[in-house]
Amino acid sequence: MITVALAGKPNAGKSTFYTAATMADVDVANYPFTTIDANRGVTHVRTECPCLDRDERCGGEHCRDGKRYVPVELLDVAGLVPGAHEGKGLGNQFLDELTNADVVINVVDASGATNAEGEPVEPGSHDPLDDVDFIEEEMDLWLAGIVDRNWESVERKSRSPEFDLEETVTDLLTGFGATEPDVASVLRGLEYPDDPKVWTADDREELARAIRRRTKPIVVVANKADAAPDGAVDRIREGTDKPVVAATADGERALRRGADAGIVDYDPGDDDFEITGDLSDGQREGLDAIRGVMADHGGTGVQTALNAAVYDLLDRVTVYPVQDASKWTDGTGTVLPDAFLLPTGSTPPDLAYAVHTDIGEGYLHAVDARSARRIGEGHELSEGDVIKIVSTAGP
Ligand SMILES: Nc1nc2c(ncn2[C@@H]2O[C@H](COP(=O)(O)OP(=O)(O)OP(=O)(O)O)[C@@H](O)[C@H]2O)c(=O)[nH]1
Ligand SMILES: [Mg+2]
Repeated sequence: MITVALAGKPNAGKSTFYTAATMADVDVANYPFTTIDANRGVTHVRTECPCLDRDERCGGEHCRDGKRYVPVELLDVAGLVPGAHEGKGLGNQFLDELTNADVVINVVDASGATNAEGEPVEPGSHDPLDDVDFIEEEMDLWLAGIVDRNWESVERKSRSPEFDLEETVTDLLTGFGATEPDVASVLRGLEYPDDPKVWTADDREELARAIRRRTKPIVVVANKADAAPDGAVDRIREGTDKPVVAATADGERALRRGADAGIVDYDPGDDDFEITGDLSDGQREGLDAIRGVMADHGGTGVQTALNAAVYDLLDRVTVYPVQDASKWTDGTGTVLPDAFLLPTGSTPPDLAYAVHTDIGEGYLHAVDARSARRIGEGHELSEGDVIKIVSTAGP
């Protein structure tokens, strides 16, 4: 499963985002380092279910009236402070947790009411833009430290006649999620000495930064948009080259709880909601305020941020394997039972392997269930494709 990690300074709202997105109960409080041990749970990206092209909606827990929710893993780690890569704050351990992430959501406090350490300050007195860059910097320097500490082994291996820099660096960084194509592409874009023994610390840092950029892309969430001064989100947007999503994690949490309690009609990612139950004046006021923020930003931003991370930064498409190409069901009659988030450019054999190694190895051909036509091995799958794989290993 794809892993999305929430990173950010303390008190930015990471755990609030996490609770809203997973509906798990975790500690949330207005002081730094509330979270110490990482939280790990399941959330979803949202897309249009292919069942919208049929007479009936498929139902089931992952399709609400054609809104399809595809599971991804979400990681909530402790807050990072400047100098974390050297052990400041809660330090390195939490950067290590990011090793498992495919993509990072950097949660910043757009209200400017917490300083670099996450301590409460006068609203608007801290510049949220400061918090955008330092997370990236901490991640880069942390990886540079790992490369530094292991460079000796690269130097040692370089004495062998079979030495291959690409392969050796890949070995060093696979744990970090770097593949050989990643390393090859990064090395092509860098200038460095042939002999690893004469690489400088700067050469290694350049390598680390480029690998980090490629393997841990970042989307910025301008959280607490409900409490942010006018123009704060735009200023963040103008000040960074990263995608920025305005959000109210707190608002999303309130709506999901309200939906659970049956007092609001809201599905994650909707740009508005309806009140369906009896509310106190206080509750109504709270919800009205959330509605105002949603109107300004096209929703609470939580779902938008998750979708941006997976569909835009990781460049995925949702593909639905089925066993029955006319009914779009699996062997038990469930309609559109599974959804896979494959990299753009994936082909039917890639889907087969994603379903199961055996299905991949026994791949014979594939059928596009929409057209009932066979598609070739090299056919590029698109968002929403419903595909029957025929395999010697299949049912
Ligand atoms: N106004 C507003 N407050 C929020 C929002 N999201 C979170 N908060 C508040 O911000 C404070 C910190 O929230 P947490 O979710 O604990 O923050 P964190 O980033 O996990 O903090 P650490 O675990 O300490 O690193 C709490 O008081 C939350 O209620 C939001 O969207 N709007
Ligand atoms: Mg937390």
